[in-house]
Amino acid sequence: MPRRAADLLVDCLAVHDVDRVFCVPGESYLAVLDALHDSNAIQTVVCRHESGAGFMGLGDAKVTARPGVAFVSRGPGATNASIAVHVAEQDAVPLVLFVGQVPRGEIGRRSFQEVDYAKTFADMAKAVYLIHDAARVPEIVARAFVEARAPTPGPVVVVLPEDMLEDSTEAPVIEPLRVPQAGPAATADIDEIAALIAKAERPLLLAGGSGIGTPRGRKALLAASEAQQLPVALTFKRQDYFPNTHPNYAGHLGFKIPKAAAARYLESDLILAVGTRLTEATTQGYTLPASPVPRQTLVHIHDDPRQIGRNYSAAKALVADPAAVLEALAERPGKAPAKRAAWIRTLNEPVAKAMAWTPPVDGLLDMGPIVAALAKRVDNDAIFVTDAGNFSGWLHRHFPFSGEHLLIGCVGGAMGIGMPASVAAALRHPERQVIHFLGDGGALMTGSELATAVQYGAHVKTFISNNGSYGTIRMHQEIAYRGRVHATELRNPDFAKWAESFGARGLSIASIEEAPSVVERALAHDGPVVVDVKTAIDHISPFATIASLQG
Ligand SMILES: Cc1ncc(C[n+]2csc(CCOP(=O)(O)OP(=O)(O)O)c2C)c(N)n1
Repeated sequence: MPRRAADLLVDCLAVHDVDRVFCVPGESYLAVLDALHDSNAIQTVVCRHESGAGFMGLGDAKVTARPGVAFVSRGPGATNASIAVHVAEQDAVPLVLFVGQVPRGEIGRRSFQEVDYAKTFADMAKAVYLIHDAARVPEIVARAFVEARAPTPGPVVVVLPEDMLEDSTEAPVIEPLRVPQAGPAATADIDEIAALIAKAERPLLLAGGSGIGTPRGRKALLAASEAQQLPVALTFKRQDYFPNTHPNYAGHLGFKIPKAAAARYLESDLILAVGTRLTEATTQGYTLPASPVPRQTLVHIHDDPRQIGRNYSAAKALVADPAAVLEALAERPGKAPAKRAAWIRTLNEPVAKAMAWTPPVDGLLDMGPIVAALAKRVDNDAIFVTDAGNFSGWLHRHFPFSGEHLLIGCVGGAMGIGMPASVAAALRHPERQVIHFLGDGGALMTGSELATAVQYGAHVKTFISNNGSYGTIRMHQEIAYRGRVHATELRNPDFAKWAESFGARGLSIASIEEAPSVVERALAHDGPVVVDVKTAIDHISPFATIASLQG
């Protein structure tokens, strides 16, 4: 039976297990909205800004490991959503962004709100597909979903001319295509890696985003670390993959870690980089290890051949499923050289010591007491979401991620991801606590998605570090242009009242002493909460004060 392309598109999404889409409506894809109106399989979540819709799709994908889906209108909608496309590429997250387009007969005339998406997204998306012909909707949807997932996940943009969506077609739905997957490594490869580990006095396992964040990957990482006596450092924003209180935990390679910590890692004689792309943040600007030829023996294991050999010459470059390699290593416990235990302690002790939070001697409020209170109170499987900014540093430094917690950060460092990704996570897991750390800068970028949280009952607990500043940039100004503060000061609304005006609960914390009880109240409230944490600007990061930078 012939049917409207828009209806076929929605059916195709349903067979791809899409049960929720995020959107800002637009006249350019009215037919899809009409088709979604009748869908029992797919919930439509209407957002307040296309960056919010894109970031919610991204957040949903980070939680489910399936492609997130967002629909936006042409020109202005698509350009608003572009931040999520960029982040999906940087963070290697599967995202399918559907964009409306002018009617086919008007393409190329610079029509109202027309954009050439192939050009616009060429540097961000893995692919951009324009569907000219209704009969090809199933084929292109199937391709978009598989391409978003593998080999390295990322964004795919699908462009929908509005007149095409109204066409009729007999084309049938196509079942999802098989996602190509790297297999396990050959026994000879595992033998070779195991031999390198066995003779290494100071090995370091660097675990990254591909294949390790899943429950299976986390289990394999822990088992391999224990069986092979390997210290584990986690790449940028992947701090939740390994129990942070484990004696083999060697720390999180956050943005610009202290020099002493980097020097410790560089003492290693073998680096096993597993499932990581060895990107700029993790490698501290391609110095950890040194690019292009590391001083250490580098074993680089990834399921995507394009991610190996880009910036590093590896002694062994292996294309394989990272979790399967870790499982294979876990099955053959090695006997480590005598000096290994001391090496593991050398890496672990400073991290473990820095993890404990003690009240600062100056008594000023920062995010430390919030993290300390949360560490005592949150569930073992709580989901943490961080926007981009220095405020997240206290969570990274002081919160002992259990290995079951989920951390949704932004490898691409984009502000604005926090509120939308939190909403998506809370909708996906209403039974889990969703704790969201945000700055006062990021709060007014996409904080309006608090309205979406209230509208759909997403019980996010947001803690805003309200230091009256784009603090991270202020820190850089103090380092590069001491005292010349410009364009970083902010005058904020009363965030507690702001939250209440949306229908959320608004709370505030003005002193260290108040932190435990307010955190308790925030967690106990049955609904979205915003806590205005009146942090002191002098505590510019968990490692420095402004006074120390100026001194
Ligand atoms: C979308 C976007 N714009 C600008 C930046 C540059 N940037 C990085 S951190 C930061 C300041 C963040 O301020 P805030 O949210 O108040 O957190 P704080 O740094 O004070 O902890 C800015 C502007 C960015 N990363 N993303």
